[in-house]
Amino acid sequence: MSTTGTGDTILVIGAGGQLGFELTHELRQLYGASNVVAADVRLPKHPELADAGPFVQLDVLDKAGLGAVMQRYKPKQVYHLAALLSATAEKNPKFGWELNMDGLFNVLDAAVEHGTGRIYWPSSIAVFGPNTPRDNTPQYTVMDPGTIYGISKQAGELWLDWYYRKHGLDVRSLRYPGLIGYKSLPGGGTTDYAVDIYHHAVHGLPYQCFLQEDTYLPMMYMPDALKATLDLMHAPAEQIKIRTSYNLGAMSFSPREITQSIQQHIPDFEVTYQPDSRQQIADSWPKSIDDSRARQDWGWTPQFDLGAMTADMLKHLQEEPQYLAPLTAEAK
Ligand code: VAH
Repeated sequence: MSTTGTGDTILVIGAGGQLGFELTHELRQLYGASNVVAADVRLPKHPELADAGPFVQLDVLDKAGLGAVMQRYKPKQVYHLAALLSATAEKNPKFGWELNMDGLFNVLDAAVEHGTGRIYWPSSIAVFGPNTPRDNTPQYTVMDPGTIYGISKQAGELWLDWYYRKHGLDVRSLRYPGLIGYKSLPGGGTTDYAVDIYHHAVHGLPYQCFLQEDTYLPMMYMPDALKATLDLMHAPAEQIKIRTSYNLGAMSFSPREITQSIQQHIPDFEVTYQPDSRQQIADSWPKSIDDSRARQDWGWTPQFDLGAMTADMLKHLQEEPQYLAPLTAEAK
């Protein structure tokens, strides 16, 4: 399916990822499927992405290819979500830096050239590091990220602000906590356990967690993440006072607590703990986030706590098996 830029077009780069898939679905509901162009370097894992609306295969590092897509669709908004996440980027640091930074520069420069109205780019709590106050981490504080992902997100935030000041680009960003949803699997982050654990539970399988049971991390259910993203993008420009990226929170929990919340529904569910290299990353991140500026500037309020998320996740995974991960042999 294809469409030409109607002036209402929205481009989602990285539409095949965990957030991108759900955000594309939400945007298509809101703006009409034919007005939301899904772009990803890989062909869709989910047929819906290309069946429900226009899809283009696009490598955001290909400036000419990006320019051609911008020229063809003339999007009024661009959501640039393509990136290597924390654990993956540590295994491939130079490419992680190249994709996360050069990809961002290509999108920002294309937006200036094509006069794009609004640009969304996700940051992360990964911008904080071992010397950042870990409880109720403030909007402005010490930021010494120890991962390439976190370094690229911290640098990217500062570039967003520079493009806002120097080019008047309406760039907007959120420092997401770990995101959990049932429709799409995470892509190589340190918080992926919090999604994998539900799929194991619904399969009736034990889960081996790669973080220690008392590792507290800020987390958010996907409906809240989608609400925050759209609330931010729909807010009048004068309400957006921070052009690096807003702290965003909803809840914090540990592997032990999410296990207990699942066991209230599936009592015989069992979890063992086998920390790996991701434990070090998790130990350098905040335990909880002060998102008072997001609440003050554009009215952020989360809806889901751990209990409500677990009930919703298990219901959907049990009733909609198309979303249930086909666990590989070694995972069983
Ligand atoms: C990651 N899911 O684990 C991402 C996120 C806060 C974590 O940025 O890398």
